[in-house]
Amino acid sequence: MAAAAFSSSAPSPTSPSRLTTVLSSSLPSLLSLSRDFHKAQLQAQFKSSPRRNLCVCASSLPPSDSVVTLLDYGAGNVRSVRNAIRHLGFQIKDVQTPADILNAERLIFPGVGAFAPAMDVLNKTGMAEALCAYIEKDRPFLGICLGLQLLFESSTENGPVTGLGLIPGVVGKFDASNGFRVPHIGWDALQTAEDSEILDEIGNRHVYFVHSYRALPSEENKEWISSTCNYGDTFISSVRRGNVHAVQFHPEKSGDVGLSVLRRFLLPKSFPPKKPTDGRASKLAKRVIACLDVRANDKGDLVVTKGDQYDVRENTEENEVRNLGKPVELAGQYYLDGADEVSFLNITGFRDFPLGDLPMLQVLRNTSENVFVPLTVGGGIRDFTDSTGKYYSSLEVASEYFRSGADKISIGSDAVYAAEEYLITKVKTGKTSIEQISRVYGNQAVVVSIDPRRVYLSTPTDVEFKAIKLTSPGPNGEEYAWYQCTVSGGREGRPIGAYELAKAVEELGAGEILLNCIDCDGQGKGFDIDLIKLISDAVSIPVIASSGAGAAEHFSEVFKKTNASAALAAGIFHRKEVPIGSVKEHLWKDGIEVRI
Ligand code: 1PR
Repeated sequence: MAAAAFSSSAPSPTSPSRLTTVLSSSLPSLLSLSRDFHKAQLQAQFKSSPRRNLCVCASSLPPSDSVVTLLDYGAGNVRSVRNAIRHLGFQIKDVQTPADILNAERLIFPGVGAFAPAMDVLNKTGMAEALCAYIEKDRPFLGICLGLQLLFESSTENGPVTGLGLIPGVVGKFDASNGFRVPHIGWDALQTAEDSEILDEIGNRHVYFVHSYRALPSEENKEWISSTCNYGDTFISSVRRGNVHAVQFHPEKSGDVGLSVLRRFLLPKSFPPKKPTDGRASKLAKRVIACLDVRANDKGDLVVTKGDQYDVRENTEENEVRNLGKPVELAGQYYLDGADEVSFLNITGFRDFPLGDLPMLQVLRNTSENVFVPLTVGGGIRDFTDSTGKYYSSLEVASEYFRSGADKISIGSDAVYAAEEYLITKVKTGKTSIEQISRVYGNQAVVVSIDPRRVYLSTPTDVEFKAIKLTSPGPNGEEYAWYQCTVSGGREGRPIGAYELAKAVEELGAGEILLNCIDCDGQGKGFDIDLIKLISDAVSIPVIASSGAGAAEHFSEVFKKTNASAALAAGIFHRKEVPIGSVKEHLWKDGIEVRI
């Protein structure tokens, strides 16, 4: 079953994403294509064309206003870009040879992954030269995220690494020492130049960023800059010269406003120059995330469920799994309601092999067709050997989630085991799921989900783990507690605290922490402020506060009293007690920047 799940979704030798194989040559391979043949074919096609001296040949496709050429080299979730393009009524032609770039009517390059492997693929396949030639001819081009960074001279990411060299400047890492969390994840505001054109509908509204590296404005590149963004320092959020555009943010993940950027690129002549906007964005917004705990019920249907301190069964004679709705429908509704992200947690993933869970992969695929904000999926991400003895690495499991539409994956139990070992050995083996996945997809794509439970203490020195003084004493008047990490959906306590775990996983390469609290889960009495303050002060990556939201006021409280970057809730949204819009309005009135 598991193997079938894999082969059914791997690209065939004739599928559009054959370029994937070239990138995957540096990865444990998931794909069974003859990549040497493919590389040789690409190189042969391009060998005789010197850089900067390419001629544009007649396209083999009939010219069509509705075709977009997409350069996908297979390093991440390009499914969202595909979905957004299709949603706007366009067809996609995948680049398979450098000539496809030269023949493109319009080209979108959604760069994903790290700078060095991307340049490696572009150079080895001849795509780098084709891209330079295409852009120098002022052909319609839109680069996204890494697709912007690669246009610069070089990057310090695992480098220095030489880029395409079309724009003067070096891409460097954000500086976390000034108190700004890195990666820069979330919805931020732009300062747009006069003639930004494709950005015309953004105005004062937020767009979604997720990156650790950025290019800075300079005298040499100022003619390219169409917008900047402030995050610690002012960085380049988009460039434009003639028909060539590139954006550091993700239009395909920026809701309606992001779709307007794509639409204006694809249909440049169809819009009036500028539309008034009603936004009020000024800085990075605090995120409101809707979480869907998903599992099969006793009839085998995949349902959204919700626990009460992680117990998801009804308190009735039948003891059924609580059923709060269908995953794809609810996710779609939360997107329309204004959720800044949607998270799926496959809560029985720890005991089932997720790649055997075709419905869950299908949920992701279907959701990503209509939901244009980031999607996170967690549950069961670990190395796995199936009943036939076939081994799958956690990277392979994560890759399947990314291919199915996830933007980030979330690791629970496996992160606990990895952190325990790291704290004992102090050695980064490079083999943990966190390290493997962040190396390939970037640390911004790796969330660690922590499921801690309060352990009350009379004195803080009673344990070897970080203990804190509680704002409200425990049931027997205890003034202190430590937060014990659990695995397997809270079933097993482990010898590691949430504080120690958070610091260890940050060192191992996690890009974000989803901080649950079993004591507060489903209680509706508010977030565990003591815990969230402890962890969000201890790490420099973003922390998502989770568990216990029962009212809009609880979101204000967590953002005012802690350094959480986002707050997640499940029950109040599923039971329709407090709509997402009301939470956002409340936050806005309370002076907290949110995306409205
Ligand atoms: O260990 O890598 O397989 O990941 C399993 C994932 O599933 C973990 O992220 C873990 O948190 C989650 N999980 C496992 N069992 C449960 C359960 O409920 N029985 N759900 C579970 C955890 C917690 C939150 C919840 C918030 C907000 N759910 O995500 O949505 O507490 O709820 P509220 O607003 O209603 O209070 P692995």
